Amino acid sequence: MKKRTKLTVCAAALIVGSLFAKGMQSKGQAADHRDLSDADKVQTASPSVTGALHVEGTQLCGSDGKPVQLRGISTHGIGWFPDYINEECFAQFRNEWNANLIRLAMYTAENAGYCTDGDKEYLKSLVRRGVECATQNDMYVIIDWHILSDNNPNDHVEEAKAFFEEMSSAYADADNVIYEICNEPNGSASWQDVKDYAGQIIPVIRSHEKDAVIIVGTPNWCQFVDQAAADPITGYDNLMYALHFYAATHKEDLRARMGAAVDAGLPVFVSEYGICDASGNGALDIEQANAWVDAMNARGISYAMWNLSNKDESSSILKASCTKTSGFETEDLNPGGQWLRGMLKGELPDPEQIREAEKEVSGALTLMQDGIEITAVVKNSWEAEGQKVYQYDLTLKNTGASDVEQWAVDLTFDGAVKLSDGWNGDYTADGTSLHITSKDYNGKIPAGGSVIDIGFIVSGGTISM
Ligand code: IDC
Repeated sequence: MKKRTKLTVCAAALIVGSLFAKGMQSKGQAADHRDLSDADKVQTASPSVTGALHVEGTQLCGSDGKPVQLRGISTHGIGWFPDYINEECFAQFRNEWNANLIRLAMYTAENAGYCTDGDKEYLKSLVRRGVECATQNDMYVIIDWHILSDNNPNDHVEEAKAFFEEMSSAYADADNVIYEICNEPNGSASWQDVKDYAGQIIPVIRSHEKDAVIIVGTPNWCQFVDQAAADPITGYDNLMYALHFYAATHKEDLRARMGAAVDAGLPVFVSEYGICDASGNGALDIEQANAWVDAMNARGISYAMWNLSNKDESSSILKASCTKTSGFETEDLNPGGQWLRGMLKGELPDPEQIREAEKEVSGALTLMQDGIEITAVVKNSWEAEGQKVYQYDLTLKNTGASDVEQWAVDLTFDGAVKLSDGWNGDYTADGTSLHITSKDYNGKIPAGGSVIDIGFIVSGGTISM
């Protein structure tokens, strides 16, 4: 235990040094939100060191009143991926990845959800196991009432009351448990609806737990923090408000809204974010992800990334082929998992490096022709008339110093290629070659720019290098 704490402190001191150097160059406001002399504590928080948390102004603080920042990972739905709730798994995030936070997402309505057709006792036993594993590993832990398709938290307010009654009485003496009372109000659920709901749940928790931090979701999938800032919940201490983002969908606008809400005095907690698009899938946007991390660090905001699972989607930190439930190595990690590990360890990963990892996972090929970098991905494949058919997607990037006015590429296949469809280009198949030239609307590629969505369907073979 002692040894681990020491190691963590050293690693984090380095991290904070570099993050702060960066944050201070680009943004002047860090000092408004936390005391820089406490920098070496900010990300080294753990229950044994920083104790019970509370909120001062907009900042999450430890028991000694100094700022802390929690950074970690959210599980996927615990009912669907229960096996990752084990001590060794959490230990790796704590000790090797430098995470001090785990969020336990318990869906309330989706597929075997707690309030629909799920086994309540089983789901609660998973939450308890999760809290125990986090506690054993000296981590903070969020119990997340994960509403989603049940878009208004009032739909299941009675079940929520009973659930939080049970959890807050069980953990009344714990310093490390945080309550997130409604993941993402959405659809027509208004801020007033959320306030009405919170007004019933918070007193239940407070009757057992006078101080624990409580995170309240905000409307529109936790994007309308401005509404909470304009009309915050009064009468209780230690409330925080959730902002959620998915970096390939939510960019500068939402970051500005986050900053404005904090400036207006709202304590913000990013209890869930992704670095892909809001569907939980699709390409990662590492530039945006890194910009979000800079913005959150500059303001001492805490955050947990979606998600700890091997589900076949890009928000999962593990590859679909990984069947381990602990002891993850680089080859087990999806590009998003590699990014998360690097980020938590203090180095914002280089976008190019993560793009390479994405290509590897998707089986993408890259070739150069006349200064144009061609990336070819098999989007889909199927059998037709006893032959394998492939749908390819190409991206062309002009790596040269001058603009390209019209492009032409030649692809070589490992068999005689038969074209059945093609778009955003003119195609000629000849033996094992496929020749593609630009359309009038997509011929120009500025220096450094790209043309995307060139697609075709072929049989007879695959592209060979
Ligand atoms: C997604 C999961 C996906 C699942 C879906 C519905 O990644 O596997 O099928 O939920 O249950 C959220 C939600 C979170 C979503 C995630 C990605 O909080 O539950 O997970 N997301 O869509 N808000 C914005 C994005």
